[in-house]
Amino acid sequence: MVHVLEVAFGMSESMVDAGANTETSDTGPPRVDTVVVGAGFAGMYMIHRMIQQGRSVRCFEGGTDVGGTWYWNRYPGARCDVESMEYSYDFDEQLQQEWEWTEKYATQPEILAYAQHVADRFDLRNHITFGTRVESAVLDESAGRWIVTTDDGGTVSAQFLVMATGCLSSANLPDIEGRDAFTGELVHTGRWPHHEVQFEGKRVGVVGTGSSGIQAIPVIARTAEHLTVFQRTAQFTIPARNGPLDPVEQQRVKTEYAAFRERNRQMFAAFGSKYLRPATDALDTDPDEFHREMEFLWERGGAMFLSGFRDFMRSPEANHMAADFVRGKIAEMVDDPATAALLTPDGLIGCKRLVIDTDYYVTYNRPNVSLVDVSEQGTPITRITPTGIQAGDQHHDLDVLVFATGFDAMTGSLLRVDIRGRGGKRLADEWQAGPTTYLGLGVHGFPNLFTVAGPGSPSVLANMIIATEQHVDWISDCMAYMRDQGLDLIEADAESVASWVEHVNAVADRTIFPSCNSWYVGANIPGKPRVFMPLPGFPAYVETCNNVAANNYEGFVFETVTA
Ligand code: N01
Repeated sequence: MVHVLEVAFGMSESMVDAGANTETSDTGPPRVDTVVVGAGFAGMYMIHRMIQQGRSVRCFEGGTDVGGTWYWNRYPGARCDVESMEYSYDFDEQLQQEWEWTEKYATQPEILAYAQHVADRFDLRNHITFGTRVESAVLDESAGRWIVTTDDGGTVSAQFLVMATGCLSSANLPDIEGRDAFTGELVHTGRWPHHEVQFEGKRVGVVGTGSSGIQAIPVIARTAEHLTVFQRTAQFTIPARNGPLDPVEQQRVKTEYAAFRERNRQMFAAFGSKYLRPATDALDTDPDEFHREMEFLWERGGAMFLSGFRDFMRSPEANHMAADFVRGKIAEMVDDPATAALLTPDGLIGCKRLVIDTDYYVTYNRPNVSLVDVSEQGTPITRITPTGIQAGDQHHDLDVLVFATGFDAMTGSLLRVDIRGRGGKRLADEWQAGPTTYLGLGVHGFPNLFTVAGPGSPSVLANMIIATEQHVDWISDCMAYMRDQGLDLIEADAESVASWVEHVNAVADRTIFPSCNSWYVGANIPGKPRVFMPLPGFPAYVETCNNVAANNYEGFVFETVTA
């Protein structure tokens, strides 16, 4: 067991550094107060809060560095679609004052550098075991502790288990016949290799046209000899209008950063307050005025496009007006009418996650780019051969194959850990018909397990850093409350979970979100239950969380463990 301790922690000093409550055991696994799974933005801040509370904390991270999604998604063109001044931590005034962003939308390398800076600045690395995945977490009911096992065979016992595993971190690599026999280089955007993937002089194929594909395609097209895009479903995308960040604007925000953050927290998705304008309903707007406003929104670009009219996300009729406007833009931008038609999505806009791009549609005007329709109506991919992709009766010869095929979102990374709660019940079994949580934070039957940005919380429908900070603060405050009150276990009660799931569905049903086949409902993963997972509306959600806490964590049940 002593051996296990060393393997699990890599360095024994980290136990000493980990906090005042660190205990070791000759008879069982080493003990810490809190195990955190994942060292992305959520996990990093969780570690920081645990250090502040003087608790021992151990974080396990599969990657070799911090950053989470920004560590893994290092594909060409990867950048955030929330503006830099907003997509950053706001828990430390000095940190937000000292960090300088260079572009309106930060690139992946810049965001990763920021994550690394935070890890160093707050001395987080000693608490993280890198290159190590958590395989299982089993509740020892009599002791009220989680026994966490990692893929190097190590175990650790923790009072609290915080899953900071990310909503979009379990890559979906479709199981297409012949995939593993491809003799060229095969990569997934969400698991991009650390070496430089060469496109120059190469025939490159990209499968998938979601946010990742749409960012990568224009960049790959610049150097590839030929780029073939395999599109199953066309996506709506809005120009980002990225550019260097004006230092004057950066300074202006910094002079009132706290107030700026507070205004953003009042926004539906916790960002974009600077673009807030009085909005009316599209259905009540004069056609000329509607068109003028749409032109303005298009020229402004970015993720606030659909906030231009209040009814876009509520009324399918209004939404079609926005969708038709963008369809018109595609026809204007793409030279070849047949290609333009293929790139034009049917249906509603923003029902799937709206994509923000730089030069996406015009990339199809390049002579070295072609588009293949692999939908059921076109020529579906039948297999991957050692030298390319077979779609219908045409074989596409390829040297490099890029899968931009997304993620098993929200539940994928949670359920790939074998989590067993009361009575040995597996979380995967409990969630067979879809995830059920209270506030997206707690699960009935799984005491002292917290999910950061879990299903049933705003998570992917909000500025992720801000959403995870709010969760981490709530969890940490709850732990402090338990310590003050002498309580050992917290568990969401079954009724609260049932009514929360009902609430999430009711809120979602007032929007257009649940009506299309998106990853929000798990439609991209064969066999995944169709359940709308995130909760629309950040401010109302925060208010609920605050009220729950103020009412002594109403809806949760506490216990004391007697030794
Ligand atoms: O994944 P996606 P993503 N054969 O699931 C296609 C965030 N993000 O990685 O629509 C052929 O959106 C699939 O087709 P279809 C953001 O929240 C943010 O691009 O299922 N095609 C689709 O075209 C985003 O929404 C940023 O028919 C197949 C594509 O692959 C989320 O991550 C950047 C296929 C997958 O699109 C996920 O984005 C990047 C198959 N077998 C990502 N399987 C920014 O901040 C799947 N597809 C800017």
